[in-house]
Amino acid sequence: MLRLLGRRNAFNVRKVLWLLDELALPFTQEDWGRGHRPTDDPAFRALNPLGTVPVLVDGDVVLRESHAILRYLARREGRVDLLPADPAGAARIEAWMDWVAYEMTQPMRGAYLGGEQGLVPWNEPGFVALGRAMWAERMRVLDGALAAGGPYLAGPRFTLADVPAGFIVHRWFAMKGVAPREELPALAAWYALLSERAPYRAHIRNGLP
Ligand SMILES: N[C@@H](CCC(=O)N[C@@H](CS)C(=O)NCC(=O)O)C(=O)O
Repeated sequence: MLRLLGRRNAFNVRKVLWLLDELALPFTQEDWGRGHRPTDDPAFRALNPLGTVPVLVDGDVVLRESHAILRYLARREGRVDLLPADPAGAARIEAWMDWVAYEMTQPMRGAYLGGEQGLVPWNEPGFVALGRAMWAERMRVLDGALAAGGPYLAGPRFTLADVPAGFIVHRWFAMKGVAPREELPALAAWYALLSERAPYRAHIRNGLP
């Protein structure tokens, strides 16, 4: 049985929960992290010395980093529809996953951690404003890509490209501090399309930002 360690309300854990349900895989889940069991516990550090969630345990395989876990699960299940086996096809999907990991970090800190949650040190007004502006610009990038080749982010089918970015678009629409939002029709249509998926509604568009 797969074992997922990480609180259910964490951004990086929710992406993995979403995919586990897409794959209909049985798993157990444990609430580690902020507000729950602390990840500086030696039992947790033995699995992930970095102390971050999620961690996935699959027998002898112990994994950290949410996007590495997403790729592992898709490959483990042979789901080449989600992550193609050929290098070029995979790279087109992974480019969007890496884009979220790199390009969304500063906007998430400024607009969400600082602007929505008021967390120090991200709540400095200039940093919040910059984060919101950067997030808006990233949404225009997604809208342009979807308008050019949707309805999913990597083309006609749902793939792993939709998972990290699909969370970002949910949070964009859920944040109170960014209203009013620019109208981005292709982005809104993609959000509606993802919302038709039960695992997305269970773990991403589930009442939490
Ligand atoms: N790059 C890592 C980031 C992991 C990360 O920062 N996770 C956050 C939750 S979203 C965390 O561990 N926070 C500390 C805590 O919850 O105690 C990944 O994608 O898994």
